[in-house]
Amino acid sequence: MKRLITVTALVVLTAVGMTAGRRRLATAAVPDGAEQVVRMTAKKFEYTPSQITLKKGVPVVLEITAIDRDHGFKVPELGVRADLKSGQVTRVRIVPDRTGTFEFRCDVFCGSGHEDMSGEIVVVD
Ligand SMILES: [Cu+2]
Repeated sequence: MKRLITVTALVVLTAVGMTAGRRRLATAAVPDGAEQVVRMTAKKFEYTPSQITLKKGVPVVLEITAIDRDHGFKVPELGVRADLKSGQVTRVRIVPDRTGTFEFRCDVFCGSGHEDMSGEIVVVD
């Protein structure tokens, strides 16, 4: 019985943590063995957050929700690109292999502000 209560508490805490996580920026603490997940949104004409900080060599999964229409996600210098389908969550796995600041941008034309739809990934040691 005690074990059941403990498990239930864990599930509730996890659910609360996930809800809070949506509002938090990038580098949250990661349990052992789990990949860090960074949740992002894409909409005309911005990504939120527009800057994320990652650690060199540490795998991360970006979960990007395209809110209003199809968009793209391209990080040329890190060899990453994905289509973001409207209303869906797209998982993009990145293992940054060097430090620096790398621009990401939308590469699916989405309207008059498309050219400004960008952000940056900062990779630190
Ligand atoms: Cu666009």
